[in-house]
Amino acid sequence: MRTEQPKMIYLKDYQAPEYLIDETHLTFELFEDHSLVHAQLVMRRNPARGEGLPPLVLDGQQLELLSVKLDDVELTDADYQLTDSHLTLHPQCAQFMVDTSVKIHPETNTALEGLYTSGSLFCTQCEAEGFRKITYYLDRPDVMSIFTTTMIADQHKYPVLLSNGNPVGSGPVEDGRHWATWEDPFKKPAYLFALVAGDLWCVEDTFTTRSNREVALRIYVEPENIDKCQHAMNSLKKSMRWDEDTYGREYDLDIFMIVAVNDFNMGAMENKGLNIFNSSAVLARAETATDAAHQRVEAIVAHEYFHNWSGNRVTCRDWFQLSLKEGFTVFRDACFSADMNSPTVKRIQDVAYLRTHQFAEDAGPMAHAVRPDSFIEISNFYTLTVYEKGSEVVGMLHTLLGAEGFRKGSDLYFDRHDGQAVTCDDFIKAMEDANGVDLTQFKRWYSQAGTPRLNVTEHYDAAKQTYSLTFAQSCPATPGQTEKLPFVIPVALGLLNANGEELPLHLQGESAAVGTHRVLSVTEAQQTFTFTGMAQQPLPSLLRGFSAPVKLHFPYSRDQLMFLMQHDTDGFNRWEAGQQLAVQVLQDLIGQHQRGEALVMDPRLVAALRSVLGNEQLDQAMVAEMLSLPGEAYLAEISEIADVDAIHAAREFARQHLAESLHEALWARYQANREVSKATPYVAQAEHFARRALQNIALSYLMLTGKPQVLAAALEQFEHSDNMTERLTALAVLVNSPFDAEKAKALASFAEHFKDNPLVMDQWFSVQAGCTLPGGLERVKALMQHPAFTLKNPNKVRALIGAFAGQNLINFHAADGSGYRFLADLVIQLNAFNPQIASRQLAPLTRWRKYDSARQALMKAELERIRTCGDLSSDVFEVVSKSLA
Ligand code: B3K
Ligand code: ZN
Repeated sequence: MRTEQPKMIYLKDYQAPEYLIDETHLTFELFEDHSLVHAQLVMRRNPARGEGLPPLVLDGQQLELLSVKLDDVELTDADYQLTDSHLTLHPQCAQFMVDTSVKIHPETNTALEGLYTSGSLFCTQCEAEGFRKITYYLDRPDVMSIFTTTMIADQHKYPVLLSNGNPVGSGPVEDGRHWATWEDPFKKPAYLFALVAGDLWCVEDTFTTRSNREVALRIYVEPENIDKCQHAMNSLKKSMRWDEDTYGREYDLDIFMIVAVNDFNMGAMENKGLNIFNSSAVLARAETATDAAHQRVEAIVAHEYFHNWSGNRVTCRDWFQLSLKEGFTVFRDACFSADMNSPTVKRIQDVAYLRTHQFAEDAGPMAHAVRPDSFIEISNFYTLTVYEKGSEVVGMLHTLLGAEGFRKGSDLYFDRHDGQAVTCDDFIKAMEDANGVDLTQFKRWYSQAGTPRLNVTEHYDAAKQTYSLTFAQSCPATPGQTEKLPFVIPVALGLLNANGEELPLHLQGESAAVGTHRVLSVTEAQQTFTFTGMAQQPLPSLLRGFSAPVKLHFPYSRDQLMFLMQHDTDGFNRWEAGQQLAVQVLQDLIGQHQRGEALVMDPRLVAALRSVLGNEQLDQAMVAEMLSLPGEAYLAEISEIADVDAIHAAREFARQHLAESLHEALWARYQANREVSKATPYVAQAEHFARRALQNIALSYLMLTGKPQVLAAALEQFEHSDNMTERLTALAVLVNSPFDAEKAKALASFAEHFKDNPLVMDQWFSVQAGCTLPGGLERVKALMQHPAFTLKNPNKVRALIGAFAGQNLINFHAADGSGYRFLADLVIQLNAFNPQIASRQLAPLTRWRKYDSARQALMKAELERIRTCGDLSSDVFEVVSKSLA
């Protein structure tokens, strides 16, 4: 906790480091009630900063300094300056050695940053600025060093001692302790340092790189989890092959390790050669993890592995450049997942997520550019904007340059900058140089925050047989940025004739048509494109594959949307047409509810979904996606003022109406799929995900009819499924149903069966936290008393509190403000021991401007209460103060 007001840091103030650290030699003595860290740093003046020897200011927080030497001379108090955050030394020559010894307390480190304990393990999390909680250092990503790490610990409790790089020696010391030393031959910034000590088992495999080097692969877990690693191992091998095939990137060390820990602030961390993972992002087997969890494991394993090049070999100069590695790596993992599964379904899910959550961030008080200009606490900038929008920006480059041009650019980027700490500008420059293009205007995506709006109008000239599309772009003001300049917006499109056939696209001014699908670059505030040879007025299919992260508006009629749902050759846009139709229908219902009218649903949505459901040719996962109505959070995002009650009432009415109207078709598809599921052993592959997805969404609709045979089916699926995907959906539909006795019995038997599996219990908490029946807050409060719940474990907080505040809008936004009060109380508690988690949980309150004035006042009052509660971490301080500004 800090006493002074945290300071804003600006990108424009960046300066190269005064000193460099060529070698870092660390020795850790790990004990139960403290640990000792001895660091020997081989340092020199940075020649890029010129002559002279300014003071050396090392970062360090929560360290007890035991001794400090400069070139082997022990310093006395008079020789250095020490504050809460820095140790200042005064080197006498351009090359020198610094030795420090510090005492730290991993055993009481509840912030889970730096060196900490998770259960009986020691582990680390250093990104972004956690290394300074381990030893005095230049804790910034542009200081890259060769690391050697020795660990000494009790042999019995910590038989496995791991760090980055390759193992170079180990052996016993006195008192039942032992040591191990690891050397990492690649220079790296301190944020990629890792250490693990514990009683771990591992599954082992090997991977032969395309240049024929054999790499040992190990996944370390606590012994009870050894049977849940195979899926992660398969995912790792697929990732390694894919990165060779797609980017020409090989792994570089002799060993690659993943360690699963239970207490982790986020998904995983790409430490060089020693990835540390939240156990939820590693462990997966049919009985305990859903299909979604399997896909998440595959994606996160790939993401962290891909960082070995996009992040580690080429790293960030400073933290403002975070999206350089994160946006690019999310783009890489998204393409990988698309290749491993269904590309269209992956795109649909990513876009739905982006539009619901990132667009909301872009419209809120924490809105920032993909490359922010300033921050108070960098931990607050691991955001949807940096990650997901950052990935969209890289994706737009891919669209504009084409796969080949993009690959030329990435090859040049990796080759040119291997071993360097660079900027987003360097990435773009490599793309420019490799392709001979000018991306100056494109770079506005990195510097301007906010979601652009793209209004499209059409004009058909029957006499001239021309069809024009006029694009008008604008971008709303965001904090600190009132005026925005036009973006480069790639618009992928096709034009359909009345039979649903694609027309050749001949732009006026061009000599001939160029295919039937193309990408237009919209670069001006207003710009018209005219197509010739249009004998009839076509119907445009715009922004195919969601080719840019914008809010597109085109005045489609409902009949046109139904036509696109049937005929568009772009799978993503078929889904998109269905979503837009559903949005229009739901907005009607919302209006009716607000006016106190009886709700009447447009039969066209029912007809459209009936035809989707009856289409046996369609990928079942697509059918499932098309049957899913836009979520309440998305409906809130696109509302000027979100009326939570009306949104909930409208969506529930629509679901009920669809369930009743489509009952027979849903039942038929449910039964057919359930029969196949019963007869098929669990496989984590796209077509099986698809079958279960359709089966499960059908069941959740059917349950709304309350029919006895559906209850029986849900109970059968709950009791007899061999996998968590089916069992958990059955549990969820029971929990949201009026069948109280069956619900209670199912919840109890589930908890009894899985009480020793924390990740499964997280799902049990989440299902209940998401239950939209009245009384949500009371249920959540009661669950907080459950023996399996603890606020100290981030997964538990996310499973219960995060799911309640983020997904259960009707209960969280209760008109009496009880949900807000509850969340604020929790944030205040969490702030005291885990600031990163506290600050993340705060997000729903920051969106206060979206709600009616009574709710706004209640939400603001809670933010104000947090702001003045005293002892705020910089994490929570930044979010609260920006939200109230
Ligand atoms: N790079 C880490 C995130 C670290 C977050 C630190 N607060 C995981 C990832 O994006 O791969
Ligand atoms: Zn990442």
